[in-house]
Amino acid sequence: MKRKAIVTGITGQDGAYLSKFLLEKGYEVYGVVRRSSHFGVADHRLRWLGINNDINVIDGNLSDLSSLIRAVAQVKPDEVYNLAAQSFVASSWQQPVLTANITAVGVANMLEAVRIAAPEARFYQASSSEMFGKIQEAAQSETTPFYPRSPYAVAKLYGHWITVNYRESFNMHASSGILFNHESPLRGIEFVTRKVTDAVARIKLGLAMELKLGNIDAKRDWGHAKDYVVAMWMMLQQDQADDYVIATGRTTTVRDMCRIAFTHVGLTMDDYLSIDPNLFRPAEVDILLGNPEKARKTLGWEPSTTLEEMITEMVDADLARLTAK
Ligand code: G4F
Repeated sequence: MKRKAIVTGITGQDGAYLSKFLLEKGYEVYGVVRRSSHFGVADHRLRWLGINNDINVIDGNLSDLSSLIRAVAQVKPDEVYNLAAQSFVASSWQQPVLTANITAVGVANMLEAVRIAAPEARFYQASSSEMFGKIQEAAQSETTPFYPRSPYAVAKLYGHWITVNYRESFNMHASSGILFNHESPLRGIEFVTRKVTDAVARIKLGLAMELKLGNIDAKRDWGHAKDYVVAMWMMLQQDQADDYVIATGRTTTVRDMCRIAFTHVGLTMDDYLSIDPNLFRPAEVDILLGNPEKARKTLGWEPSTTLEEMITEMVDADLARLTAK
């Protein structure tokens, strides 16, 4: 019998890479997708990976408990990966209530659906390094206290603790992956790495003249999404559910990440980059640096892609995309 997995957020970057990985492992993959009049546009990442016809799509919404119960009851999954969220930090100040409804309460809904309709299923919650916010330790691990700095991070914190609570209250196999920033050519254009690589490709091709960014002194621990989805799966293969930090252990400024992209195409960053004060956030997470020791020791997980390799892959993909257009 094939193992079955439900993935929420399947049309996002992580959902697409995770689905490809699970399909290669022989799983039947079911994607909970919220109804939209243009799913043909929303599944572009699945098409890019060539797996759009291999996914079973189920209508459902994280804010609608009955739709989730129906989905879980219908599939009877072995594993559930809860990746869906309002995941853009900057938007969470504009839409704090929607962010809370989906990114926080949505997790409780999904956990309830699993508890009611398939309590033996293993559950993965996509937690975030944004929960560390105003950092309380130089390198953040599973035991570092949290200090969220955005409505998004506050919502993620609820999702994290409700997952821990369901594990402890109902003995569910529920794990939380505290993932640091992870990127790829499938990253949404609103996030800084992809905004940079797309702009660098446009400038190189003569389609744009400048790149405007906000706080380029912010530091992030960036890894490759393809590596990080493997860690999600590894967590659910353990006998005991637990929480894990997934990171590279290296932190870099937005400025230096940006320089890597410009240098790759033979351009000088300072000729094109300007600072737009409107892009600064009401409260910033100045620096994130993960300590992935526990994942290394317990899961045997290691990142396999350097920041330089990832950014150059993203620039090349954007050059190819724009050239094809
Ligand atoms: O790429 P970002 O928007 O990612 P951020 O806010 O760190 O959040 C991402 O990673 C989290 C994991 O830690 C996820 F939970 C979350 O869902 C998301 O995937 O911004 C990175 C940094 C920030 O400090 C931001 O202020 O880049 C800075 N930045 C500077 N100029 C910019 C820009 N960010 C964006 N998006 N756009 C800019 O123009």
